[in-house]
Amino acid sequence: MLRSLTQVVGRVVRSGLAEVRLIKHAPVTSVVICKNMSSAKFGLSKKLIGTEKNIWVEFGKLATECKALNLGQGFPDFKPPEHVLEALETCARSGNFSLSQYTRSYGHPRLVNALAKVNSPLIGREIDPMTQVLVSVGAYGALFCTIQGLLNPGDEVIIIEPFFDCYEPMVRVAGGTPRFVALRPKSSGESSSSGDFTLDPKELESQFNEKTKLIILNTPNNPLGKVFLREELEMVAALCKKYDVVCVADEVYEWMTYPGHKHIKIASLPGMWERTLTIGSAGKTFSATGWKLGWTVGPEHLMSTVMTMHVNCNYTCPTILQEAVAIGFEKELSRLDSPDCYFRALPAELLPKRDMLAKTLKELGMTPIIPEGGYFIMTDVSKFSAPDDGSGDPKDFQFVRWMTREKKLAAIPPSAFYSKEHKFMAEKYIRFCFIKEDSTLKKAAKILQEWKASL
Ligand code: IK2
Repeated sequence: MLRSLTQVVGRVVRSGLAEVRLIKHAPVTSVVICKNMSSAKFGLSKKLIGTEKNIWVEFGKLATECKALNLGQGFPDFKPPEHVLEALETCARSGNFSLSQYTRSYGHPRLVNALAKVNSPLIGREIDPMTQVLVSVGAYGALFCTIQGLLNPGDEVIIIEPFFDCYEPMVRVAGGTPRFVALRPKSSGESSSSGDFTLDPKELESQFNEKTKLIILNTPNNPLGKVFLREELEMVAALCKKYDVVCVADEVYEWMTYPGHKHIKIASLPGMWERTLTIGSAGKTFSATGWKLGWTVGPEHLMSTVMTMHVNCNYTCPTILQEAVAIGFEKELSRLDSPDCYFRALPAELLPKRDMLAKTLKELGMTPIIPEGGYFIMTDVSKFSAPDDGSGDPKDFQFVRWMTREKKLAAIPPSAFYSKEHKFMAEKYIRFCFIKEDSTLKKAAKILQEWKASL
């Protein structure tokens, strides 16, 4: 029914219930009930007003429509590791009927066991797979259940900028108030490494008060690629303890760090296990973003809130995918010290890609911020220009739209990762994703080189 309705946008059709008119309402197609039902009553829920626009929806669609080379959204253009694909195939063909049925709500036993085994040594304590691990629909689901499960209207949440864009709407929808603190370049000169971006301790502390319930920290950071140093995590930890705040540590790029940089789990710092919820993603870990499995790891007293939200929202996640991811983790656990371990092999594969893209950007006169982790690179594009499209949107939005349409190269505007007040900080940059085949990166380089030559 829905498919047939969306195909006739703008026309009046009859359903079993009422006559309906379909209208185009950016960025999604909405159904407005005309005759028997009032649009005021059935409009977007008030709590969602202001959250309608979404960069992944807009820029994903644009890249597809323009048939652009896609260095936008963060997904690989190559296959997940062979053993993970084989695991899924074996599960599907095994004839084990239970793998096609519901599994335990809080996480398939084999997967929560594997997650506990992987995380215990990293956090420095024995994690109970049954009470301290929850599997959700991607890290998105984990973030949603964490934020919804803990926040009450009026609670404040500190968000470190740049931040993965969904944090802000999730906090607002839960009735919370976000308070933003930006990572700022150490000097006023051109920044060349994500490590040059730091938090001002005084500015950070000034945002804490008795209403502060959570701080959301993303390391390695998307889009900047910063890997927080132990001293920086200790500073955040000290404030969490001083003001009795829980840290939500989004660590979806935990395995993707480059030489000289080590990911440290804030939950492993003294006194932080009790007040940290650590979030991860199978999509990112195993280069299978479409599998949409994520998790939260934390102490029982906090996990019970996240689990309550999960059970009331998704109940459980796909069994067969959880089984395949569990098998994937078991394999990696058996070869953690080997260079073949995917947790080592993937960053080793990404490093030359990062360097190849950075070199191209530098040769073109751009100033890329070299990431210490993750698989995104922000680059200053001030030397290039795109016409004002009259939308009033930040310059990077206009630039990326124009580049996608005219140059057939898709990227992401990084001001989407900043609060309204701080968007200006990112307007001169765009974000490229480099978890792509070398041939894709070479095509991107060619587009940029030809563009530069035409200036
Ligand atoms: N947290 C962070 C920091 C993420 O980057 C993501 C996924 N981002 O990918 C889109 C992009 O930036 O191009 C998530 C959470 C969500 O992860 P999942 O896909 O597991 O829901």
